Amino acid sequence: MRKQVAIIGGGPSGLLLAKLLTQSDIDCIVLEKHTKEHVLSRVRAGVLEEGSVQLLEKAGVSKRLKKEGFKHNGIFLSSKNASFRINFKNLVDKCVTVYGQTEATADLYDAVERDNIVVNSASKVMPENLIAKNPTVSFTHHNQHKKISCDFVIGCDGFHGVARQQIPKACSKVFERIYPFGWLGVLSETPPVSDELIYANHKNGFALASMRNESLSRYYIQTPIEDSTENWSDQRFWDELRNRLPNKAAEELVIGNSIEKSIAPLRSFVTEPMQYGNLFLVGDAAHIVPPTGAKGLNLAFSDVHYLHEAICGFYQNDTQLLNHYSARALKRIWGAIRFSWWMTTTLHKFPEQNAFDQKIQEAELDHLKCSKNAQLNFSENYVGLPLD
Ligand code: RFL
Ligand code: PHB
Repeated sequence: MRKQVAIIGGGPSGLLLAKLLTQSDIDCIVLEKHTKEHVLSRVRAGVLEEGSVQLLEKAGVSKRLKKEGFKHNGIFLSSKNASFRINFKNLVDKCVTVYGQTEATADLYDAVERDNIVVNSASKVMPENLIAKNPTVSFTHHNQHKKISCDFVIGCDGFHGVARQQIPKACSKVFERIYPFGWLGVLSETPPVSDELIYANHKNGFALASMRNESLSRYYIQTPIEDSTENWSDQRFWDELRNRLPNKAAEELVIGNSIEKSIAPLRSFVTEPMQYGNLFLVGDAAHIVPPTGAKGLNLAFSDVHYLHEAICGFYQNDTQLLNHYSARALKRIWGAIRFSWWMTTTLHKFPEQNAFDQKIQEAELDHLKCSKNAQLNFSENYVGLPLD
């Protein structure tokens, strides 16, 4: 089989890239290891930057997002059980859209399925000859061994995928920070406690109140890294969440049964460069941010934007953008890594944290509460750094 582009991974980044390439008349295929149902069962991100919404619009998959997504003009931050609001609409004239990653991925799946370019349940996916002019990707589907010859292999296969592993250690550099805690996330069919997200710093640890729609809430609390969901009955979770939220929200919290409960570890990770020969990495395959800044999916989408432009340039005999893909994407990635690290460091309780460290966090949040300059800085990062 011959394709111009072989994309490994049918998560949000792989599907968006496939849709944009197809629109540009570039012949591509997506190899996804799991079934569509499995991909759509993963509860993940909830906050889209304006740039991400515009990309989904460009791909022609924003109809439902426009109808069902919620535009948020601000967020609340809380310290010592009292909260203050940052109005990013007023400060930087931008907003974010609350629309679940699951929904965005479902919309993308519907669109690419019409183009017939996704192979689900592809196993033993293996990219080869990556520095040759025509790399290949072999895989097994319905017990048949298959091989694709292509111009480019794109690794959109997430942090645990196979693409990054093909880059020899001597050809890349890894930057990493593993945080000593995780997030316990709960999805519940209850009305959200607040119209806008609340990020809470509390002496027991971080908490986040988010949502999917008027009757579906998404909450997180910081837990020890070695903790397990078995230790967290719904009642224990609600009690601890109530403890950490600002007082007014705690009083208004509506509780119910959880419909999903999981613990995610937190890390910052970047591999450089995001290219090896004709292999290009996109999204979580190349970088991870802790979810505190709501940046992971948005970064994956901005990588897609840069790579789509670069591949189109290549087929119009201009290789400049392709040669600069990694450097261009990494500039924005490091901006988001810095912001996500700052949010994580300011809002979480670290195991070795003493009273001094707690006071510094409180002073940091107080500065943010009182300084318009600090709020401006926060806002331009939270709504998303520009796509150059
Ligand atoms: P994905 O979503 O991991 O998709 C990769 C796909 O590749 C497939 N795959 C393979 N396919 C073939 N062969 C192989 N060998 C393969 N190995 C893997 C997988 O099955 C999968 O379908 O990566 P992608 O597309 O780069 O997307 C990245 C985002 O999913 C991720 O960054 C975000 O979810 C991060 N994130 C958030 N990002 C935001 O922008 N805003 C948020 O509000 C936000 N909240 C979050 C988050 C991530 C979280 N967790 C679970 C870590 C909240 C949480 C709790
Ligand atoms: C979510 O709704 O899942 C969510 C929102 C904001 C974050 C992380 C996750 O920073």
